[in-house]
Amino acid sequence: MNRLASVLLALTCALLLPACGPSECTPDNCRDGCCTAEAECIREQRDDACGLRGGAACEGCASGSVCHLQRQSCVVGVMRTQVQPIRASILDFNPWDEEDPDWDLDGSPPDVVVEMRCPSAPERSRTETVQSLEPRWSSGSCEVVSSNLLKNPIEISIFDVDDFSLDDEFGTIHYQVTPADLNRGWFEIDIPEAVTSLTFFLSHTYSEH
Ligand SMILES: [Ca+2]
Ligand SMILES: [Ca+2]
Repeated sequence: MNRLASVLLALTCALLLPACGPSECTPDNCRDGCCTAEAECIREQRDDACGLRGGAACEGCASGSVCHLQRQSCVVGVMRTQVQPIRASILDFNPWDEEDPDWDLDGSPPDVVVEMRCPSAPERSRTETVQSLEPRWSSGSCEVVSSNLLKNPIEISIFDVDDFSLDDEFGTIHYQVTPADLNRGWFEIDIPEAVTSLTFFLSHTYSEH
């Protein structure tokens, strides 16, 4: 039976060669990543696969150290990521109110705020209010340990502040940040139907503690 199994395995390997045994990972085919011992090209640097681009060997960072995404090498300490909502595009009418499609009674643009609940952050963060269909913000970020950001989603709410009635909610979603987002330094989402795009910057700091 064992023998039959190994014959079958050998046959499978012969038919599906790339799936068995390592193929090659070289500076040529891994210019934008590092190569693991299994000859996999890793393009999104992370703590368990960290190494110089151009096909250098990836290494796993030891306990107490993290992958420095710019240096592409392990450094002792903790990595933190600041998440900052920077801009959005809002639909120019309220898709849920056919009778009165203006966001505000006087026909002015919505007064847009983003609130976030970030993983293990003590409180919600909130941007300033910006009256525009294309709002931009520079406050209301959160800063969290990057490994937490990869484990738990951010709760993101965006709405039009109204003085004399309930705020107009555009939507609330949970977004899970990925290693690709951390490497890129930003991510963009949409929230159907009112928010056609909402962009966040991710900036990283490294410290001993
Ligand atoms: Ca309103
Ligand atoms: Ca308003």
